Amino acid sequence: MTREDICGVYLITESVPDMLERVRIALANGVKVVQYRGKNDPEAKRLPMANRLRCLCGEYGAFFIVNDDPGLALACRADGVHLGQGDGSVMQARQMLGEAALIGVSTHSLSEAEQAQRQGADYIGFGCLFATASKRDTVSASLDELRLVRHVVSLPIVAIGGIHIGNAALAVQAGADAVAVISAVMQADDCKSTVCELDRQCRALI
Ligand code: TZP
Ligand code: MG
Repeated sequence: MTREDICGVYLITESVPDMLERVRIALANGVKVVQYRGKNDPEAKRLPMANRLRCLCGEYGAFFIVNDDPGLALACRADGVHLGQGDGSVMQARQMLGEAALIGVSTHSLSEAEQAQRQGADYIGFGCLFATASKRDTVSASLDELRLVRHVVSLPIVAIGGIHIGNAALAVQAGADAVAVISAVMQADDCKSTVCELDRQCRALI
């Protein structure tokens, strides 16, 4: 797979008891990218969990990305790392993980998106588009800004923030290649049908 395969549903984990089962269901129903976001996981559990997720993604031929932590990405042989604005540079991560690694950067404005592209990111996250309870201190970004970024940035764009089956199409119509979701899948009553519906909406429009 190449960075052009960053499309459709981009699943981000959270520490729910049945997380691995939810990831498996998502992978079996079309998810091509999984990001391990283990903010509340004890340090000792992070590498074993990353390894399990990496294996699971390997079974389904999906990308496995680690949030925030290039060292952990290296240790578990992830496909890449996702960096927030304060998580160090693309160049440093690239030196650590190698040319083939996929490096994503969170962006919240046109200037951050352009900067990420200049610095050699493989894709950008763009948001926070809608209200979310999954992250504190979010910076909001609008669908109009996303449209603008789409015109200027050629990298795959992963929309994020409060995305669910009721609004995913708006993000894709505004130019996103993928929709990143945490709670929509990690807390779904019916994980499978939610993933299928998100995937369908992405495919119908991209
Ligand atoms: N970055 C911006 S918003 C967000 C992150 C990690 C949380 C997205 O979670 P949800 O539950 O899909 O709104
Ligand atoms: Mg971060």
